[in-house]
Amino acid sequence: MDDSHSFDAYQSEPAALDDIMQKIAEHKGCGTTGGSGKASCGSGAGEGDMPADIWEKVKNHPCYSEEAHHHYARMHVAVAPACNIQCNYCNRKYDCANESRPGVVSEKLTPEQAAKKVLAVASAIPQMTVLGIAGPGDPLANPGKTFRTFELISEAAPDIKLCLSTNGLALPDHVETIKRFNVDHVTITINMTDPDIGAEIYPWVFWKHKRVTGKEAAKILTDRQLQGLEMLTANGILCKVNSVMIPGINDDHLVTVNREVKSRGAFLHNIMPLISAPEHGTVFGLNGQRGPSAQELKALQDSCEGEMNMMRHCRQCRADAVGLLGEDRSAEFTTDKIMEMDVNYDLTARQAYQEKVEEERLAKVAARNAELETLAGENADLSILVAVATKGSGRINEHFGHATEFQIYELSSAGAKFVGHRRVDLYCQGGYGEEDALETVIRAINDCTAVFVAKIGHCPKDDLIKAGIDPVDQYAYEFIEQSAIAYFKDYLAKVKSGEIAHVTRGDADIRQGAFVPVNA
Ligand code: CLF
Ligand code: SF4
Repeated sequence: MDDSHSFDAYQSEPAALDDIMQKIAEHKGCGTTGGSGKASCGSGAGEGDMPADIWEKVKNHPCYSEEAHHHYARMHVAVAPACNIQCNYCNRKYDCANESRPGVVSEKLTPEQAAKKVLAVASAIPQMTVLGIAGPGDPLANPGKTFRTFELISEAAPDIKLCLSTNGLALPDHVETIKRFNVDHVTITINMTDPDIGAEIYPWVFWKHKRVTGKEAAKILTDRQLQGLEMLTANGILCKVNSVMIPGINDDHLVTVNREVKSRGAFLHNIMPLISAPEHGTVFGLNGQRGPSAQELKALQDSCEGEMNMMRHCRQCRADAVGLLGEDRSAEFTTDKIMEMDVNYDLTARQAYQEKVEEERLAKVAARNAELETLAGENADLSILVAVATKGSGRINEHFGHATEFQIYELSSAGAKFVGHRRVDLYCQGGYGEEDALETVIRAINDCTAVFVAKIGHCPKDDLIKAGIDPVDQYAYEFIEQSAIAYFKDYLAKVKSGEIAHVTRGDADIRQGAFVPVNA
């Protein structure tokens, strides 16, 4: 298909970009600085924090709204195998590391197989609201397969939001098609705007039928990415920018990237840690390039948050992921299994289910706000982190031993704020404690004062206490934020009375061993 066009055509539409930036900047709770469109509410913003049309786009998108990610699921279909660039954190044998935890996709699909899979998942998981194409290569290096998949899905399942993630090289050529297929959410991975830095991340790009290397390649890539971003936002398409934080290469520079993408109308910035280990077979993995620690990542995200909305709940998921962020149900929906499934896409039943989800969500927000009022007047200058074992719905509803990740909340007199998550090895395998696994769990939440769980055994409890982490099961099955605020209130009271001393915790690990080929 030939849907290329001149970028200049979009220069006559500055009002559209201004309008979007104004809407984002105007929403309650966000500071604005002149025409720069500063928006600082974070991806945890809810209804009432933004204009109704933007809320409609993000309210049940688990990546664009931190709030939504507790309740709504996404799925990816792996229809796009080819890529037009090379990143030093990617091994072509594995998923796109932009949007996927490195790991083999279990199967590549044709658009027709993908459409069938989407209907099967939509029937089985009524809270699955978003279909994303994110690899395993670059969706826009495979435009025929990508857009045919979107076409089939928008015809068969019109309530599902369409989402696309790209490295951006081919993006300006496809903006019209993206618009035509009502793809409302586009992610561009932008790791640099400086070609000198880009040359350390990208060995080559494939451009105009030839391979271009070095700084020239990085210059082409950054120009195309920023051009594509401007074109999308000028057309009212919500854009998220993903950046991989690579210590010593682009960590300091990402603050500049943040400013550049904000000024071009990006709605959300997602700074993700580099995941790098020799067994990944990537250039960075083999040359010993490390990823950031938990506190290095948080410090960079915090420093950018004053400028624009930051996403902190990304799970760097696979290109064939299915389920809530942080869970992977893809093995339930292999092509073999789908062929045997009784697929019944029932829009009314899906809507009824989602209405129930909304009721639960409103109850959660009301409980949080009521608890927050009891913190009014507190003006403590200390904050703590707590880890939470949850399987979703915004509740503390997972046993310590069954958790494969902990959600991290920062508690202060302003309330409870989601600031990240930590993947861990299962402590409890079949009911038996594994000492090594416990050590890795403790290292992953070492910066936390407490861990909230639905249940926990005596042995891990004792070890957590020895490590200075308070195991808390008194709020089992309650809402996370409401419970966390109540805990913080007690914590402050104990510090004030001298019953406990506030301790500044150390750093924590981001697990690099998340590399689990599903076919292995
Ligand atoms: Fe997929 Fe990406 Fe759409 Fe989400 S993922 S294409 S925006 S539906 Fe989400 Fe996964 Fe992070 Fe991506 S958690 S890797 S940000
Ligand atoms: Fe790999 Fe994605 Fe980079 Fe392509 S854009 S090289 S698939 S990480």
